[in-house]
Amino acid sequence: MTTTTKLQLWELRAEFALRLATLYGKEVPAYNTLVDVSREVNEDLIRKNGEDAERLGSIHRVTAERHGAIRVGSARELAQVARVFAAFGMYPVGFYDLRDASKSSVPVVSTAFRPIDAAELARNPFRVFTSMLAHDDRRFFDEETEKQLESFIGARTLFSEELLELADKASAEKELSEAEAARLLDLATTAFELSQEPVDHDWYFKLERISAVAADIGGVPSTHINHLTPRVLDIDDLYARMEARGIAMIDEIQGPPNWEGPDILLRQTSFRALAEERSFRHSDGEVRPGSLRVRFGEVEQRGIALTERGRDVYDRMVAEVDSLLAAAPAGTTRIDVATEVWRKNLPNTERELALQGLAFFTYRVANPGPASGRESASLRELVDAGSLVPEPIVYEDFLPRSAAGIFQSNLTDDGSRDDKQLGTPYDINRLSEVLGSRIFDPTELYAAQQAASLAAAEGQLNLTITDRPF
Ligand code: OOG
Ligand code: NI
Repeated sequence: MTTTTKLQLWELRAEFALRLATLYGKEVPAYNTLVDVSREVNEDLIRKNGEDAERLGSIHRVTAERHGAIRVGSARELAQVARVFAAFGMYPVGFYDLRDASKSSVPVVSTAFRPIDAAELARNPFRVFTSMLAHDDRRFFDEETEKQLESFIGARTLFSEELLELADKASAEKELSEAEAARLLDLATTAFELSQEPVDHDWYFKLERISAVAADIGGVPSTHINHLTPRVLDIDDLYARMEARGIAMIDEIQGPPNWEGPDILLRQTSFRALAEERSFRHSDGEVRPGSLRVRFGEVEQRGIALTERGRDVYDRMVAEVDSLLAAAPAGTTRIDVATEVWRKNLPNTERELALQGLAFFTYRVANPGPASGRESASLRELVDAGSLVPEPIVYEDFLPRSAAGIFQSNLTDDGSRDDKQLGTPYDINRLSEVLGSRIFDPTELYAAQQAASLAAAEGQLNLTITDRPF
Protein backbone atom coordinates (compact mmCIF):
# COMPACT_ATOMS: atom_id res chain seq x y z
CA MET A 1 0.00 0.00 0.00
CA THR A 2 1.31 3.45 -0.77
CA THR A 3 0.29 6.58 1.05
CA THR A 4 2.85 8.86 -0.48
CA THR A 5 1.78 11.98 -2.31
CA LYS A 6 5.21 12.49 -3.77
CA LEU A 7 5.65 13.16 -7.44
CA GLN A 8 8.00 11.12 -9.61
CA LEU A 9 10.38 12.76 -12.04
CA TRP A 10 8.30 11.77 -15.05
CA GLU A 11 5.25 13.43 -13.53
CA LEU A 12 7.29 16.58 -13.00
CA ARG A 13 8.49 16.34 -16.61
CA ALA A 14 4.98 15.95 -18.02
CA GLU A 15 3.76 18.92 -16.01
CA PHE A 16 6.80 21.02 -16.97
CA ALA A 17 6.12 20.34 -20.66
CA LEU A 18 2.47 21.38 -20.21
CA ARG A 19 3.33 24.54 -18.37
CA LEU A 20 5.87 25.58 -20.98
CA ALA A 21 3.29 24.91 -23.69
CA THR A 22 0.74 27.14 -21.94
CA LEU A 23 3.34 29.86 -21.50
CA TYR A 24 4.57 29.67 -25.07
CA GLY A 25 1.04 29.57 -26.47
CA LYS A 26 0.31 32.85 -24.69
CA GLU A 27 3.51 34.43 -25.92
CA VAL A 28 3.30 33.13 -29.52
CA PRO A 29 -0.37 32.46 -30.40
CA ALA A 30 0.57 30.98 -33.81
CA TYR A 31 1.95 28.05 -31.81
CA ASN A 32 -1.59 27.17 -30.76
CA THR A 33 -2.63 27.04 -34.42
CA LEU A 34 0.28 24.72 -35.13
CA VAL A 35 -0.76 22.43 -32.30
CA ASP A 36 -4.38 22.38 -33.52
CA VAL A 37 -3.38 21.57 -37.08
CA SER A 38 -0.95 18.90 -35.85
CA ARG A 39 -3.74 17.25 -33.92
CA GLU A 40 -6.01 17.29 -36.98
CA VAL A 41 -3.28 15.76 -39.13
CA ASN A 42 -2.65 12.98 -36.61
CA GLU A 43 -6.30 12.17 -36.05
CA ASP A 44 -7.05 12.12 -39.78
CA LEU A 45 -4.12 9.82 -40.49
CA ILE A 46 -5.19 7.39 -37.82
CA ARG A 47 -8.74 7.44 -39.12
CA LYS A 48 -7.37 6.63 -42.58
CA ASN A 49 -4.60 4.14 -41.77
CA GLY A 50 -5.67 2.70 -38.43
CA GLU A 51 -3.07 0.90 -36.37
CA ASP A 52 -0.38 1.26 -39.02
CA ALA A 53 -0.29 4.98 -38.40
CA GLU A 54 0.70 4.33 -34.79
CA ARG A 55 3.64 2.11 -35.61
CA LEU A 56 6.16 4.76 -34.57
CA GLY A 57 4.32 5.95 -31.49
CA SER A 58 0.87 5.72 -29.96
CA ILE A 59 -1.51 8.59 -30.69
CA HIS A 60 -1.42 9.25 -26.96
CA ARG A 61 2.35 9.72 -26.90
CA VAL A 62 2.54 11.58 -30.20
CA THR A 63 -0.24 14.03 -29.31
CA ALA A 64 1.51 14.97 -26.07
CA GLU A 65 4.97 15.00 -27.59
CA ARG A 66 6.97 18.24 -27.79
CA HIS A 67 10.52 19.34 -28.05
CA GLY A 68 11.67 22.74 -26.91
CA ALA A 69 14.71 24.79 -27.82
CA ILE A 70 16.60 27.14 -25.53
CA ARG A 71 19.87 29.00 -25.81
CA VAL A 72 22.26 29.99 -23.04
CA GLY A 73 25.34 32.16 -22.94
CA SER A 74 28.09 30.48 -20.95
CA ALA A 75 29.50 27.31 -19.43
CA ARG A 76 28.11 28.36 -16.06
CA GLU A 77 24.61 28.80 -17.47
CA LEU A 78 24.76 25.47 -19.30
CA ALA A 79 25.84 23.63 -16.14
CA GLN A 80 22.89 25.21 -14.33
CA VAL A 81 20.45 24.22 -17.06
CA ALA A 82 21.70 20.65 -16.71
CA ARG A 83 20.80 20.72 -13.01
CA VAL A 84 17.32 22.07 -13.75
CA PHE A 85 16.58 19.44 -16.42
CA ALA A 86 17.92 16.60 -14.26
CA ALA A 87 15.05 17.38 -11.88
CA PHE A 88 12.71 16.36 -14.71
CA GLY A 89 14.61 13.19 -15.57
CA MET A 90 16.17 14.81 -18.65
CA TYR A 91 19.85 14.16 -19.35
CA PRO A 92 22.26 15.44 -22.00
CA VAL A 93 22.35 13.28 -25.14
CA GLY A 94 24.39 13.98 -28.28
CA PHE A 95 26.73 16.75 -29.38
CA TYR A 96 25.89 19.10 -32.25
CA ASP A 97 28.33 21.64 -33.61
CA LEU A 98 26.22 24.16 -35.48
CA ARG A 99 29.16 26.47 -36.14
CA ASP A 100 30.32 24.19 -38.92
CA ALA A 101 26.95 22.86 -39.99
CA SER A 102 25.94 26.28 -41.19
CA LYS A 103 27.14 28.76 -43.81
CA SER A 104 25.81 31.67 -41.85
CA SER A 105 26.79 32.85 -38.47
CA VAL A 106 25.44 30.39 -35.91
CA PRO A 107 28.07 30.50 -33.14
CA VAL A 108 26.70 27.76 -30.87
CA VAL A 109 27.38 24.20 -29.78
CA SER A 110 24.46 22.13 -28.55
CA THR A 111 23.15 19.04 -26.85
CA ALA A 112 19.63 17.80 -26.12
CA PHE A 113 18.23 17.01 -22.69
CA ARG A 114 15.84 14.08 -22.71
CA PRO A 115 14.82 10.90 -20.89
CA ILE A 116 17.21 8.09 -21.75
CA ASP A 117 15.35 4.88 -21.16
CA ALA A 118 12.47 3.45 -23.10
CA ALA A 119 10.02 3.31 -20.20
CA GLU A 120 10.66 6.96 -19.32
CA LEU A 121 10.34 8.00 -22.95
CA ALA A 122 7.03 6.18 -23.14
CA ARG A 123 5.76 8.00 -20.05
CA ASN A 124 6.71 11.39 -21.41
CA PRO A 125 9.34 12.03 -24.08
CA PHE A 126 9.82 15.80 -23.52
CA ARG A 127 13.20 16.94 -24.78
CA VAL A 128 14.91 20.30 -25.06
CA PHE A 129 17.52 21.17 -27.67
CA THR A 130 19.96 23.37 -25.76
CA SER A 131 22.58 25.58 -27.34
CA MET A 132 25.48 27.39 -25.72
CA LEU A 133 27.04 30.49 -27.25
CA ALA A 134 30.69 29.92 -28.17
CA HIS A 135 31.55 33.45 -27.09
CA ASP A 136 35.29 32.77 -27.31
CA ASP A 137 35.23 31.66 -30.96
CA ARG A 138 37.37 34.17 -32.85
CA ARG A 139 35.68 33.43 -36.16
CA PHE A 140 32.68 35.32 -34.83
CA PHE A 141 33.78 37.54 -31.95
CA ASP A 142 36.81 39.78 -31.66
CA GLU A 143 38.53 40.14 -28.32
CA GLU A 144 36.58 43.21 -27.30
CA THR A 145 33.20 41.60 -28.06
CA GLU A 146 34.24 38.43 -26.25
CA LYS A 147 35.03 40.45 -23.11
CA GLN A 148 31.76 42.39 -23.39
CA LEU A 149 29.79 39.17 -23.77
CA GLU A 150 31.59 37.67 -20.82
CA SER A 151 30.75 40.56 -18.55
CA PHE A 152 27.13 40.97 -19.78
CA ILE A 153 26.34 37.27 -19.44
CA GLY A 154 28.40 36.91 -16.27
CA ALA A 155 26.30 39.61 -14.59
CA ARG A 156 22.89 38.02 -15.17
CA THR A 157 21.16 35.29 -13.20
CA LEU A 158 18.96 32.93 -15.22
CA PHE A 159 18.22 30.44 -12.46
CA SER A 160 17.81 31.36 -8.79
CA GLU A 161 19.60 29.47 -6.00
CA GLU A 162 16.21 28.33 -4.75
CA LEU A 163 15.40 26.76 -8.13
CA LEU A 164 18.79 25.07 -8.40
CA GLU A 165 18.60 23.66 -4.88
CA LEU A 166 15.09 22.30 -5.37
CA ALA A 167 16.21 20.80 -8.67
CA ASP A 168 19.18 19.10 -7.00
CA LYS A 169 16.88 17.73 -4.34
CA ALA A 170 14.51 16.27 -6.94
CA SER A 171 17.35 14.60 -8.82
CA ALA A 172 18.94 13.21 -5.66
CA GLU A 173 15.70 11.83 -4.21
CA LYS A 174 14.02 11.01 -7.56
CA GLU A 175 10.77 12.51 -6.27
CA LEU A 176 9.41 15.65 -4.62
CA SER A 177 6.55 16.45 -2.27
CA GLU A 178 3.57 18.17 -3.86
CA ALA A 179 4.40 21.54 -2.35
CA GLU A 180 8.02 21.42 -3.43
CA ALA A 181 7.04 20.17 -6.86
CA ALA A 182 4.67 23.11 -7.31
CA ARG A 183 7.41 25.55 -6.35
CA LEU A 184 9.96 23.87 -8.62
CA LEU A 185 7.56 24.02 -11.55
CA ASP A 186 6.73 27.69 -10.94
CA LEU A 187 10.36 28.70 -10.74
CA ALA A 188 11.48 26.55 -13.68
CA THR A 189 8.68 27.75 -15.96
CA THR A 190 9.23 31.41 -15.07
CA ALA A 191 12.93 31.05 -15.87
CA PHE A 192 11.97 30.46 -19.52
CA GLU A 193 9.42 33.27 -19.82
CA LEU A 194 10.19 36.12 -22.21
CA SER A 195 11.52 39.03 -20.17
CA GLN A 196 9.70 42.38 -20.33
CA GLU A 197 12.85 44.23 -19.31
CA PRO A 198 14.01 46.74 -21.92
CA VAL A 199 16.72 45.51 -24.27
CA ASP A 200 19.88 47.64 -24.62
CA HIS A 201 19.45 48.76 -28.22
CA ASP A 202 23.04 49.42 -29.24
CA TRP A 203 24.42 46.31 -27.61
CA TYR A 204 21.71 44.09 -29.12
CA PHE A 205 22.23 45.38 -32.64
CA LYS A 206 26.00 45.32 -32.38
CA LEU A 207 25.66 41.59 -31.71
CA GLU A 208 22.99 41.17 -34.37
CA ARG A 209 25.38 42.43 -37.04
CA ILE A 210 27.64 39.52 -36.09
CA SER A 211 24.89 36.96 -35.56
CA ALA A 212 21.17 37.18 -34.83
CA VAL A 213 21.55 34.06 -32.71
CA ALA A 214 24.30 35.71 -30.64
CA ALA A 215 22.05 38.74 -30.11
CA ASP A 216 19.15 36.56 -29.01
CA ILE A 217 21.42 34.88 -26.47
CA GLY A 218 23.83 37.54 -25.30
CA GLY A 219 21.90 40.71 -26.06
CA VAL A 220 19.04 40.21 -23.62
CA PRO A 221 18.94 39.91 -19.84
CA SER A 222 17.44 36.39 -19.58
CA THR A 223 16.76 33.25 -21.58
CA HIS A 224 13.44 32.12 -23.10
CA ILE A 225 11.99 29.23 -25.03
CA ASN A 226 12.87 29.79 -28.65
CA HIS A 227 10.27 27.33 -29.91
CA LEU A 228 8.20 24.34 -28.90
CA THR A 229 7.67 21.69 -31.50
CA PRO A 230 4.75 19.28 -31.77
CA ARG A 231 5.17 15.92 -33.49
CA VAL A 232 3.05 14.92 -36.47
CA LEU A 233 2.61 11.63 -38.25
CA ASP A 234 2.48 13.25 -41.71
CA ILE A 235 4.55 16.39 -42.09
CA ASP A 236 3.71 16.89 -45.79
CA ASP A 237 0.03 17.09 -44.91
CA LEU A 238 0.82 19.50 -42.07
CA TYR A 239 2.89 21.71 -44.38
CA ALA A 240 0.07 21.91 -46.92
CA ARG A 241 -2.57 22.67 -44.30
CA MET A 242 -0.52 25.45 -42.73
CA GLU A 243 0.09 27.07 -46.12
CA ALA A 244 -3.63 26.80 -46.86
CA ARG A 245 -4.25 28.78 -43.69
CA GLY A 246 -1.97 31.51 -45.02
CA ILE A 247 0.95 30.80 -42.69
CA ALA A 248 4.23 31.18 -44.61
CA MET A 249 6.36 28.12 -44.05
CA ILE A 250 10.11 27.89 -44.76
CA ASP A 251 10.83 26.71 -48.29
CA GLU A 252 11.60 23.08 -47.62
CA ILE A 253 11.05 20.26 -45.22
CA GLN A 254 14.45 19.50 -43.67
CA GLY A 255 15.88 16.00 -43.42
CA PRO A 256 14.84 12.87 -45.32
CA PRO A 257 12.46 13.13 -48.30
CA ASN A 258 8.94 11.81 -48.43
CA TRP A 259 9.21 8.35 -49.97
CA GLU A 260 7.39 5.02 -49.99
CA GLY A 261 9.84 3.34 -47.59
CA PRO A 262 9.81 3.58 -43.79
CA ASP A 263 10.19 6.95 -42.06
CA ILE A 264 13.79 7.43 -41.03
CA LEU A 265 15.37 9.78 -38.48
CA LEU A 266 13.67 13.13 -38.44
CA ARG A 267 11.86 15.46 -40.83
CA GLN A 268 11.25 19.02 -39.70
CA THR A 269 9.82 22.25 -40.99
CA SER A 270 9.00 25.62 -39.50
CA PHE A 271 7.11 28.81 -40.10
CA ARG A 272 9.03 32.01 -40.23
CA ALA A 273 9.83 33.98 -37.13
CA LEU A 274 7.10 36.44 -36.20
CA ALA A 275 7.66 40.02 -35.13
CA GLU A 276 7.22 40.35 -31.37
CA GLU A 277 7.03 43.60 -29.47
CA ARG A 278 9.93 44.42 -27.18
CA SER A 279 11.01 47.65 -25.59
CA PHE A 280 14.48 49.04 -26.18
CA ARG A 281 16.64 51.34 -24.12
CA HIS A 282 18.37 53.73 -26.52
CA SER A 283 21.66 55.54 -26.07
CA ASP A 284 19.81 58.72 -25.09
CA GLY A 285 18.50 56.80 -22.07
CA GLU A 286 14.92 56.72 -23.36
CA VAL A 287 12.93 53.48 -23.60
CA ARG A 288 10.96 53.12 -26.84
CA PRO A 289 8.98 50.24 -28.32
CA GLY A 290 10.32 48.13 -31.18
CA SER A 291 10.12 44.60 -32.41
CA LEU A 292 12.28 41.53 -32.86
CA ARG A 293 11.88 38.43 -34.99
CA VAL A 294 13.58 35.51 -33.34
CA ARG A 295 10.99 33.00 -32.28
CA PHE A 296 9.33 30.65 -34.69
CA GLY A 297 7.14 27.62 -34.90
CA GLU A 298 8.46 24.24 -35.85
CA VAL A 299 6.95 20.83 -36.39
CA GLU A 300 8.49 17.41 -36.83
CA GLN A 301 7.86 13.87 -37.94
CA ARG A 302 9.98 11.18 -36.32
CA GLY A 303 11.23 7.99 -37.92
CA ILE A 304 13.44 5.03 -37.11
CA ALA A 305 16.88 5.47 -35.53
CA LEU A 306 19.79 4.48 -37.77
CA THR A 307 22.78 2.37 -36.76
CA GLU A 308 26.26 3.66 -37.46
CA ARG A 309 26.21 1.84 -40.78
CA GLY A 310 22.80 3.30 -41.63
CA ARG A 311 23.99 6.73 -40.65
CA ASP A 312 26.99 6.39 -42.97
CA VAL A 313 24.60 5.59 -45.82
CA TYR A 314 22.47 8.56 -44.82
CA ASP A 315 25.44 10.92 -44.78
CA ARG A 316 26.58 9.68 -48.17
CA MET A 317 23.09 10.16 -49.57
CA VAL A 318 22.99 13.73 -48.25
CA ALA A 319 26.31 14.45 -49.99
CA GLU A 320 25.08 12.84 -53.20
CA VAL A 321 21.90 14.91 -53.14
CA ASP A 322 24.01 18.06 -52.73
CA SER A 323 26.17 17.29 -55.73
CA LEU A 324 23.29 16.17 -57.94
CA LEU A 325 21.33 19.25 -57.02
CA ALA A 326 24.26 21.53 -57.84
CA ALA A 327 24.37 20.03 -61.34
CA ALA A 328 20.59 19.83 -61.89
CA PRO A 329 18.60 22.21 -64.14
CA ALA A 330 17.04 25.24 -62.45
CA GLY A 331 13.74 24.46 -60.79
CA THR A 332 14.76 21.00 -59.57
CA THR A 333 14.03 20.71 -55.88
CA ARG A 334 16.08 18.96 -53.22
CA ILE A 335 13.13 16.69 -52.53
CA ASP A 336 12.92 15.52 -56.17
CA VAL A 337 16.58 14.62 -56.18
CA ALA A 338 16.55 13.12 -52.70
CA THR A 339 13.67 10.76 -53.37
CA GLU A 340 15.59 9.21 -56.27
CA VAL A 341 18.79 8.93 -54.25
CA TRP A 342 16.91 7.21 -51.45
CA ARG A 343 15.28 4.69 -53.73
CA LYS A 344 18.69 3.79 -55.08
CA ASN A 345 20.49 3.41 -51.74
CA LEU A 346 18.13 2.30 -49.02
CA PRO A 347 15.95 -0.81 -48.73
CA ASN A 348 12.32 0.21 -48.56
CA THR A 349 11.11 -2.22 -45.90
CA GLU A 350 11.60 -2.25 -42.15
CA ARG A 351 12.56 -5.87 -42.38
CA GLU A 352 15.53 -5.22 -44.67
CA LEU A 353 16.59 -2.16 -42.71
CA ALA A 354 16.73 -4.47 -39.70
CA LEU A 355 18.39 -7.47 -41.35
CA GLN A 356 21.00 -5.37 -43.12
CA GLY A 357 21.88 -3.71 -39.82
CA LEU A 358 20.95 -0.24 -41.08
CA ALA A 359 18.39 0.76 -38.45
CA PHE A 360 17.67 -0.06 -34.81
CA PHE A 361 14.89 -2.40 -33.76
CA THR A 362 13.79 -4.29 -30.71
CA TYR A 363 12.87 -7.93 -31.37
CA ARG A 364 9.65 -9.40 -30.02
CA VAL A 365 9.19 -13.16 -29.69
CA ALA A 366 6.01 -14.04 -31.59
CA ASN A 367 6.03 -17.66 -32.67
CA PRO A 368 8.59 -19.75 -30.76
CA GLY A 369 7.56 -23.04 -32.45
CA PRO A 370 10.10 -23.21 -35.31
CA ALA A 371 12.95 -22.37 -32.93
CA SER A 372 12.22 -25.05 -30.36
CA GLY A 373 14.94 -27.56 -29.62
CA ARG A 374 17.60 -25.57 -31.46
CA GLU A 375 20.82 -24.36 -29.92
CA SER A 376 21.31 -21.47 -32.27
CA ALA A 377 19.71 -19.76 -35.23
CA SER A 378 20.54 -16.72 -37.31
CA LEU A 379 18.63 -13.50 -36.89
CA ARG A 380 17.40 -13.73 -40.48
CA GLU A 381 16.13 -17.28 -40.03
CA LEU A 382 14.22 -16.33 -36.90
CA VAL A 383 12.65 -13.31 -38.55
CA ASP A 384 11.80 -15.34 -41.69
CA ALA A 385 10.16 -18.01 -39.55
CA GLY A 386 8.11 -15.39 -37.72
CA SER A 387 9.71 -16.30 -34.40
CA LEU A 388 11.07 -12.80 -34.01
CA VAL A 389 9.30 -9.64 -35.09
CA PRO A 390 11.35 -6.45 -35.45
CA GLU A 391 9.73 -3.37 -33.92
CA PRO A 392 11.27 -0.01 -34.85
CA ILE A 393 13.15 2.11 -32.30
CA VAL A 394 12.16 5.73 -32.83
CA TYR A 395 14.87 8.34 -33.33
CA GLU A 396 14.71 10.56 -30.25
CA ASP A 397 17.46 12.99 -31.23
CA PHE A 398 18.23 15.74 -33.72
CA LEU A 399 20.11 16.29 -36.98
CA PRO A 400 22.85 18.92 -37.03
CA ARG A 401 22.22 19.94 -40.60
CA SER A 402 18.48 20.31 -40.10
CA ALA A 403 19.07 22.21 -36.89
CA ALA A 404 21.41 24.55 -38.75
CA GLY A 405 18.81 24.86 -41.52
CA ILE A 406 16.15 25.75 -38.97
CA PHE A 407 18.38 28.35 -37.30
CA GLN A 408 19.41 29.72 -40.69
CA SER A 409 16.06 29.89 -42.43
CA ASN A 410 14.82 32.10 -39.67
CA LEU A 411 17.64 34.62 -39.76
CA THR A 412 17.08 37.85 -41.63
CA ASP A 413 20.67 37.93 -42.79
CA ASP A 414 23.77 35.79 -42.59
CA GLY A 415 25.66 37.94 -40.08
CA SER A 416 29.41 37.88 -40.38
CA ARG A 417 32.16 35.35 -39.77
CA ASP A 418 35.86 35.23 -40.48
CA ASP A 419 36.82 31.70 -41.41
CA LYS A 420 40.50 32.60 -41.54
CA GLN A 421 40.49 32.59 -37.73
CA LEU A 422 40.80 29.41 -35.74
CA GLY A 423 37.59 28.21 -34.05
CA THR A 424 37.43 27.14 -30.40
CA PRO A 425 37.64 23.34 -30.41
CA TYR A 426 34.53 21.74 -28.94
CA ASP A 427 33.54 18.10 -28.96
CA ILE A 428 31.34 15.81 -26.89
CA ASN A 429 34.05 15.44 -24.22
CA ARG A 430 34.74 19.11 -23.83
CA LEU A 431 31.04 19.90 -23.63
CA SER A 432 30.62 17.12 -21.05
CA GLU A 433 33.25 18.85 -18.90
CA VAL A 434 31.41 22.13 -19.23
CA LEU A 435 28.17 20.44 -18.22
CA GLY A 436 29.67 18.65 -15.29
CA SER A 437 28.24 15.32 -16.41
CA ARG A 438 28.84 12.91 -19.25
CA ILE A 439 26.87 13.54 -22.41
CA PHE A 440 25.35 10.26 -23.59
CA ASP A 441 26.06 9.01 -27.07
CA PRO A 442 22.66 8.48 -28.73
CA THR A 443 23.87 5.55 -30.86
CA GLU A 444 25.05 3.73 -27.74
CA LEU A 445 21.64 4.20 -26.13
CA TYR A 446 19.80 2.71 -29.13
CA ALA A 447 22.32 -0.13 -29.46
CA ALA A 448 21.91 -1.04 -25.79
CA GLN A 449 18.13 -1.13 -26.17
CA GLN A 450 18.40 -3.38 -29.21
CA ALA A 451 20.95 -5.66 -27.52
CA ALA A 452 18.79 -5.98 -24.41
CA SER A 453 15.79 -7.07 -26.48
CA LEU A 454 17.87 -9.71 -28.29
CA ALA A 455 19.25 -11.00 -24.98
CA ALA A 456 15.69 -11.32 -23.65
CA ALA A 457 14.63 -13.11 -26.85
CA GLU A 458 17.52 -15.56 -26.49
CA GLY A 459 16.32 -16.30 -22.98
CA GLN A 460 12.75 -16.85 -24.12
CA LEU A 461 13.66 -19.00 -27.12
CA ASN A 462 16.44 -20.74 -25.23
CA LEU A 463 18.96 -20.44 -28.06
CA THR A 464 21.79 -18.25 -29.30
CA ILE A 465 20.99 -15.73 -32.01
CA THR A 466 23.83 -15.69 -34.53
CA ASP A 467 24.78 -13.72 -37.65
CA ARG A 468 23.72 -10.38 -36.34
CA PRO A 469 24.32 -7.75 -38.95
CA PHE A 470 25.47 -5.14 -36.41
C1 OOG B 1 17.55 25.32 -32.07
C2 OOG B 1 17.46 24.89 -33.50
C3 OOG B 1 17.52 23.38 -33.60
C4 OOG B 1 15.87 21.50 -34.04
O1 OOG B 1 14.74 21.07 -33.88
O2 OOG B 1 16.69 20.99 -34.83
C5 OOG B 1 16.24 22.71 -33.29
C6 OOG B 1 17.32 26.79 -31.85
O3 OOG B 1 16.79 27.46 -32.75
O4 OOG B 1 17.66 27.24 -30.75
O5 OOG B 1 15.48 23.09 -32.47
NI1 NI C 1 13.58 22.50 -32.86
